[in-house]
Amino acid sequence: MTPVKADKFTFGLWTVGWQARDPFGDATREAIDPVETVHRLAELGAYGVTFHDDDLIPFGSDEAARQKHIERFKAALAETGLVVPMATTNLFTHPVFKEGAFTANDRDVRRFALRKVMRNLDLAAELGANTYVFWGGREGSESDAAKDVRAALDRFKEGLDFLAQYCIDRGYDIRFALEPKPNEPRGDILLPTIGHALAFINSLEHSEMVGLNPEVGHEQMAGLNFVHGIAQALWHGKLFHIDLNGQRGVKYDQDFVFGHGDVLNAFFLVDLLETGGYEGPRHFDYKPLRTEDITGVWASAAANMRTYLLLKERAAAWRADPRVVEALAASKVPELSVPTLNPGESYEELMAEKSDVDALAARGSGIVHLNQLAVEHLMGVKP
Ligand code: GLT
Ligand code: MN
Ligand code: MN
Repeated sequence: MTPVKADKFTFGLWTVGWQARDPFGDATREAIDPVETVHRLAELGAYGVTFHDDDLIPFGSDEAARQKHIERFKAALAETGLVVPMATTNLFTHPVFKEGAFTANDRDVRRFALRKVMRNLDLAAELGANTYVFWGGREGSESDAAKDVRAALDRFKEGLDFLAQYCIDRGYDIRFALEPKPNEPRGDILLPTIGHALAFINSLEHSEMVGLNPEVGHEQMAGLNFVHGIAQALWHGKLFHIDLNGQRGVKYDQDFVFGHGDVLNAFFLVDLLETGGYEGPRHFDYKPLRTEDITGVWASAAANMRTYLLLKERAAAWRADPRVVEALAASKVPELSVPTLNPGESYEELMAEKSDVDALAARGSGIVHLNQLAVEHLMGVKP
């Protein structure tokens, strides 16, 4: 169960690097040098690392310092073979973004935000990233009086259209992935769910180069089924990237280790990712618990990957179990792939058919049995 590069496990620098500052308490851990993170993740079997501009280059660094940070990071990547498949911009920590970035009411803030992204897009392209994430954590409001949401969506579109054109003009092989979240840090965030974001993408100038980076906990914070959301994103061809973590119910964003929340939903998620054609990185966006020391940080990084691999093994065993194949057929799950109408069937032919409605209504679906088989596989019960 040792992770290998082919598993495509990636981590944000800000995940293991979280110093565990929360709204009620100070940091409980020291900062980690990104170079150290790259080496430790490589030892643990990760494939890549991702970053915000400010994770790598402290905000306000001058050009010479910036270059030094980049060179050290590049050297660590070269030594370990870790890749950078994704990068993103911090448009939320500095107080300048307190009222928004692309959708701030203040036009000067919006212009600054665009420049910050352009600068990091150049670096992302240089490091070979082909996905660029946009998490609009500060795009929102606490008061419905304070934000003209339709104007904000115009500005969000303007910003993304402009940046997409920038990538095209510079010849960058980069696609954008929007990350929905319903709230926190803002009272309400724009593009709160997968569904809102999918609809918004349709209005963009270069919609073909924009997809999603959904996060487990963010949909679950809204009480939504993450597996359904991911299935729909795949159906639209828009699952460009994914943030894996754990969340227990409708509450603050917990960012637990993957599987340390709704583990049955995680089981079906891994089944879907492994069988549904998703080939991108398995990216962990979690926070090591505030209670942990540095040993616990690296143990939690390993736990994410181990949980994923265990779920992958269990999900495959579930699919291969003849009892499951039989139960799926009894529940008519494969039948849903058969089109409802016959090829070329006329209205009259359909109307001529008679249904025994009472018999149809009386049929049981056998779903409890099917679900129990999943629970037992998940628990490691041998068939
Ligand atoms: C931030 C947020 C995450 C986003 C990151 C990308 S930053 O930690 O909580 O969900 O994926 O900007
Ligand atoms: Mn989160
Ligand atoms: Mn995330």
